[in-house]
Amino acid sequence: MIPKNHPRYESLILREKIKNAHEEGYLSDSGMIAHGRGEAFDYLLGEKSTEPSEMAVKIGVAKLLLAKNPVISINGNTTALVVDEVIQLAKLIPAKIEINLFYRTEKRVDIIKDIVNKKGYNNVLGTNEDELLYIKDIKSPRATASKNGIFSSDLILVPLEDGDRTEILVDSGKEVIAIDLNPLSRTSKKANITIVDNITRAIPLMIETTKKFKDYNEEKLKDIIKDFSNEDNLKESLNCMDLGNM
Ligand code: PTJ
Repeated sequence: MIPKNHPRYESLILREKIKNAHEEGYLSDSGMIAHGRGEAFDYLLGEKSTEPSEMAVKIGVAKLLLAKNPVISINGNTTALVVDEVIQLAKLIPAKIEINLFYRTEKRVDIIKDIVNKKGYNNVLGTNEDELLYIKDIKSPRATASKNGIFSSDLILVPLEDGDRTEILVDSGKEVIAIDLNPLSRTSKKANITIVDNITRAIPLMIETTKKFKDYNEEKLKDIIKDFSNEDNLKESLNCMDLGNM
């Protein structure tokens, strides 16, 4: 039991969720390492959203609202930390939800599917029963995609991702919005839009922004997107971590 007045309460609660998800068998061993790396970058960001991340959220939401077949990809860590918020965002946009695991096992997929179903969302894609195809004919589990989801999607939101798959998706002509606390990662550099923030803050902010943008017309949404440079935004995020300013 973590006392509420502990100075690191929020961070310890997230660790607890990650640890429990690992014990329940749906978070990969590497998911724990990935979380630790994320924690380190979050520390450098002051554990708060920054101006560049808020800007990337606006661009990402405008893109999601403009997309023809947007999909939110979920893995072990995303499910452990923000499954309720992902479902809320998917319903608002509306976007599909697809399970896509780097370390794919049938058991992990089934547990994640059950968790999402128990939350009242029954259309999750990428399950063991779904028709899975290979993006760009790459016969690797990380390149599998649901026929009606990621495979035919024009825009995919990938919270907490590995660089290889982002690269495969972008190379196959799809647009990718990544959420990654590390602005130096291959995922961050390869994605079209990178939100350098913790998924626990970024997804709720995306929900609020979607509610605001929902009734904007196409022209207004396109206007929001028009001058965005992911490269510049990543540099600005890095500057927010400037240790000299701490
Ligand atoms: O569940 P699976 O099998 O799909 O596996 C998921 C992981 C995350 C293990 C897999 O995709 C992986 O190995 O990812 P990487 O290459 O370790 O990259 C994860 C990135 O997410 C790192 O750059 C971390 O800094 C970042 N990260 C970790 N926690 C968070 C985060 N970014 C945003 N919010 C977080 N909470």
